[in-house]
Amino acid sequence: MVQPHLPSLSRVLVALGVCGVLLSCGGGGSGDGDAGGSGGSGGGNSPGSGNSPAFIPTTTPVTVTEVVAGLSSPWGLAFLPDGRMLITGRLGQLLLLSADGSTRQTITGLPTGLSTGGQGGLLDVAIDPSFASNRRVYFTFSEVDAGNASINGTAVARAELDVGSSSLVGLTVIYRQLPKVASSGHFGSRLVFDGSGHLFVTLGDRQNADQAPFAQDLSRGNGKVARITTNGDPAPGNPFAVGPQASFWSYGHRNPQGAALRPGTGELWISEHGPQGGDEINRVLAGLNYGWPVISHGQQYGTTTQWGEGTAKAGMEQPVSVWEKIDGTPWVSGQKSSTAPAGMAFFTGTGPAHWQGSLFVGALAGQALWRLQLDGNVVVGRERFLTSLGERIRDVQQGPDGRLYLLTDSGRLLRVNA
Ligand SMILES: [Ca+2]
Repeated sequence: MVQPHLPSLSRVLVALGVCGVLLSCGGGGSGDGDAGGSGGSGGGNSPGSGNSPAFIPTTTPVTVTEVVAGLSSPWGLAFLPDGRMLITGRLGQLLLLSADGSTRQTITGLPTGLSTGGQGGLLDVAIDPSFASNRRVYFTFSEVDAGNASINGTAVARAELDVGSSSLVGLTVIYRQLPKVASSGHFGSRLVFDGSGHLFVTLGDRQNADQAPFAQDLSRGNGKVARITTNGDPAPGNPFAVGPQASFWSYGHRNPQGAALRPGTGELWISEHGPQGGDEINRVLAGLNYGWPVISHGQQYGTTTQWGEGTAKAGMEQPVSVWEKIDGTPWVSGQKSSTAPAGMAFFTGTGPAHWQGSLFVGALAGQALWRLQLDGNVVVGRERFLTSLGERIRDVQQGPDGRLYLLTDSGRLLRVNA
């Protein structure tokens, strides 16, 4: 239903071969940023004309400064109020770094039973809004089932950070995605505090063909956004009153690997890996169905066949933005591809005035930092940065200094200068 076309200026610049300025040419492909895959395509409509927005010509020089290198499979980044940072390593490592990255402590007392195969392991980290007084930190991880080592699921743990002993104290698993599944993929796992002290947790569909349909099943944890208290109970005000679904906020998600609370509105926005060419940004409202796997803007892998029933269906929400190709260029025909969006942050910091309020999203397969320009709740344009780095960008956070920080799969923490 979305027939993309570039604005005329973009067409001209592309025709002139102005790559790397307007959009980085070339592309690469890969299905899910994590699992590998093949790439496809996606589209850009004219500004404001739907969920596949136009490119914005890049006019702001952006460079990065390497703060830390040599991290092992970093996945999640959270800032303490004093500027220090916690960084998770997927294979089971938690580091506390000084604000300038020059010193690091290895923190012990991590959750046990990590399932580190495939995309699993120690994943996101979040700091309690009252951390200064309660020292609480929260983690997501893929947890092996206690009675059956072949199945696992996303879990949330809470602990107190004791900096003096470099350890987590009183670690408690407060929430589990159920049922656990024999899969090593699609854990979701981003953690975001809402404005009232409750936690959003993104839960993936668990990837297997026999699991994805359960994203539509409110009795199961596949493909949901949960909203829980810091004790792991369903949060007050959730849309579904009773049963397993009492913890759920929304459903019909595939693999949301990015999430951020939008300043001003307090609403949750997420990034989601779609299938080939169906990567999405969603504004996630209570009780709504985001369509997976019934609808998608993507294709069956390795084919040009539309995924599912189509791109839209009554009762199912449309994403606010879609990538149909890895580099964000318009899809016309053939196979689409995936940029594989991951961690993301709304910008309220120190930088160009037109960045204020923009959504920045890291891309894995797409190896870029995307800026999404918003007008109200509409994504009116997209801009792509840092393609020359060749880095899969896993997480994006704004630091207390007002700068954006990026975690890369190669093990670097980068500060964005603009
Ligand atoms: Ca969707």
